[in-house]
Amino acid sequence: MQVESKRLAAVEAVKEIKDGMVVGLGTGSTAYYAIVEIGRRVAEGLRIRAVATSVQSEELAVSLHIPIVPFAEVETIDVTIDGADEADGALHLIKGGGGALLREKIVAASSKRLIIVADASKTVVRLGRFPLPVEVVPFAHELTLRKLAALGCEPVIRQKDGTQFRTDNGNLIVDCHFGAIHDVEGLGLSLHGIPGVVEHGLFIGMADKLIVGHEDGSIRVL
Ligand code: ABF
Repeated sequence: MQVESKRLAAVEAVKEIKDGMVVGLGTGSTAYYAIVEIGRRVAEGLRIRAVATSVQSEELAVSLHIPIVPFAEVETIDVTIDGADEADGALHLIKGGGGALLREKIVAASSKRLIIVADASKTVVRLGRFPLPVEVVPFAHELTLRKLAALGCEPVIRQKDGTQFRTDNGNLIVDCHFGAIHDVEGLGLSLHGIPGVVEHGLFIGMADKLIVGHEDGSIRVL
């Protein structure tokens, strides 16, 4: 079962957390299992401080008595455990399916180590089957969408409950259907060149380790 694969990968990643660490808490259904496991270890006496990548993850952590500190209070994060929507063999990622890519990237960029946890369905030869989430400011977003389309994708504004989805930062998410992405670095630079784009879901060269849980109960580490 996919659920068990996610839990396996998450529990394996949490083994890397030691007393005294500052830990980044990811977002999504796989990161959920990591937070639950961290909560279990905190109840057993593990002493850590944590920074969350979303309101949802922060609420879960607080409910499990994981000490949350404001991001501004920490210099660096020792390790962040987060999920992904796609990961290739070079550990380049697409993230943002959960809508938290901006905070996830800020936390990842401040982390000494980023461990990605996933089930086997997330590994791909080439990124792009999953539409690339791009966080866009609401102001003049129609113009931004046209510029995104000019990069060769079909941009779709994400909806939730019949209205435009808003991120924890009050922005829109535009899901960009590129198909296979052949030049991840080039695309990342082009996206950053569009003024209305706040951040994109390509995590290039940021992950240090990918832990993949399989349905047969095995784990593969890249
Ligand atoms: C976050 O949650 C995201 O960056 C990614 O979009 C998503 C993965 O979710 P799940 O683990 O539920 O598939 O990590």
